[in-house]
Amino acid sequence: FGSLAAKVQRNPSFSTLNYDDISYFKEILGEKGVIEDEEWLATANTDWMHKYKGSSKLLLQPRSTEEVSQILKYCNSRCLAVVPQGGNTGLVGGSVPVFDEVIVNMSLMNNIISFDKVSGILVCEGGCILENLITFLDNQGFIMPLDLGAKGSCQIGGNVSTNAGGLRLVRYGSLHGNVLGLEVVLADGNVIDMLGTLRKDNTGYDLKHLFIGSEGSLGIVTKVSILTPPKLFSVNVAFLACSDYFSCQKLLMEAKRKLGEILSAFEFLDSKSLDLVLNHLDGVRNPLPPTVHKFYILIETTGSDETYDRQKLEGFLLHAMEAGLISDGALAQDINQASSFWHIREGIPEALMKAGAVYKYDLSLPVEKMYDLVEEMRTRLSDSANVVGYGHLGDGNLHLNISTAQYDDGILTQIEPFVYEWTSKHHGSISAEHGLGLMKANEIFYSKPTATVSLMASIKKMLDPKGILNPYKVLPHS
Ligand code: FAD
Ligand code: 2HG
Ligand code: ZN
Repeated sequence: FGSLAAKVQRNPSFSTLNYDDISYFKEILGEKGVIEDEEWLATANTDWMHKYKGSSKLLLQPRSTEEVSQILKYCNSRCLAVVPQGGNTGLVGGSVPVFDEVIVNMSLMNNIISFDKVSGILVCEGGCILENLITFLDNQGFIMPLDLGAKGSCQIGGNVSTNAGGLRLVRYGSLHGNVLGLEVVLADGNVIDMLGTLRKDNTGYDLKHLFIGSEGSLGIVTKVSILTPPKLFSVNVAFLACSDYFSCQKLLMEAKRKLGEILSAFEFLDSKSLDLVLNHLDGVRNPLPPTVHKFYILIETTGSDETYDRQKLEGFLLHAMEAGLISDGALAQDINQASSFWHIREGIPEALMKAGAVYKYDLSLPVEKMYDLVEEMRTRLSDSANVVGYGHLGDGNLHLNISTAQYDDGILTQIEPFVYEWTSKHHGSISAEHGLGLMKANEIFYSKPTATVSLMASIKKMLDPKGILNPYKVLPHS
């Protein structure tokens, strides 16, 4: 696997599990909450991409904050390392053990605590699956401010801990804006109640932000309070083709200006991404006639007035056609067609998985430069790999994926550090939304100055002096 884990040394100050530890966990969680089953552990030790594998012998399933607190208090006193695990859909090797860390799996903490229909504020436990929250809110006439292809498995605690971006960020902003409060358990078992439900609260440091995007390295998120927007019923989705990247950029500028407040997604994929989906996923078809276009754009609008929104979108599309920005396009005629357009975009990671081995890079870059990297990478790798580019164009976020028959260190050395150096040179970020995990912990300096990384390390030291929470992730480890 590009021999990443091989480069990390197990921290010798961590203890190894013994019989007394298991007995203690059984005492606090009951037999059912202590999992030693080999098959179960094999799944929990392996990440979504089947790229990172740990060798943990124990998975714990707490049912309450109190139980999480007891687990961490004990692990801290025994110096047992821990990996917090949500839906295990993370893409940077952050959600699985590197060695024998104890897995704290959050899936039984899946209760909705309260929902206020006036303010739209939802309070729930960290193990709630995103799609279940979406369904719950749908029945109340609301939506989650974030949506992503992994919604069927990922958990809100995992979303908060990775500061997941996703498909709607262009409209509703990041979790730093939408999360109003958190309850977290620190490494020593202390429960920190920051579970505010207020839009405004300037009483000192807003500490919840430290935990949003901290990838399980500072605490375990047990409860989340989140602001949810009302569900608006007029939704339109268009699947468009552009003949060059410059037109994609112009289309984005025009969409922001002309669609304004109703724009709710602006996603792009290149023709190689579309080919992958068409070749590897069942039941997907190209909504456009089979001419090859270089780029495809998915635009979604969400508003409250069907006639006005449709007119606005159609006017925009007509103008874009006349200006030569789009070479073809289809406007979904019903909800099924709209979801089939979305399926193309959301299905790319799965199609890549089916195609073989994949090297993933999740980059923030200036929009005008972004696709140059994909093309340079194609030139570098020539025929040895299939280089695809897609992502959240509206947020300046490229997903550069390099697909090969199998993992090969020779190819990896062609890609890295080139991709990180290129990103740094263009003042981008080496992780736009997936986090650093194990994959990029040592690459942090490409995106953050030394003094900033030192401050991060000091905060980590203060909150988790023994370093038991998700070791080898986020901060440099060698
Ligand atoms: P996990 O994978 O289990 O964990 C992720 C990290 O969070 C780990 O470091 C883990 O230790 C930590 N963690 C998990 N739960 C907790 C908790 N309760 N407390 C503390 N730490 C915790 N990401 C995006 O940003 N945008 C996308 O559009 C997007 N699309 C995706 C599509 C697919 C098909 C897949 C497979 C992944 C996608 N992702 C995307 C990656 C993304 O990070 C995750 O899907 C999601 O946010 C992780 O949630 P999870 O519950 O699966 O967390
Ligand atoms: C997406 O936007 C996800 O589909 C996954 O963030 C990106 O697989 C990837 O590179
Ligand atoms: Zn993404």
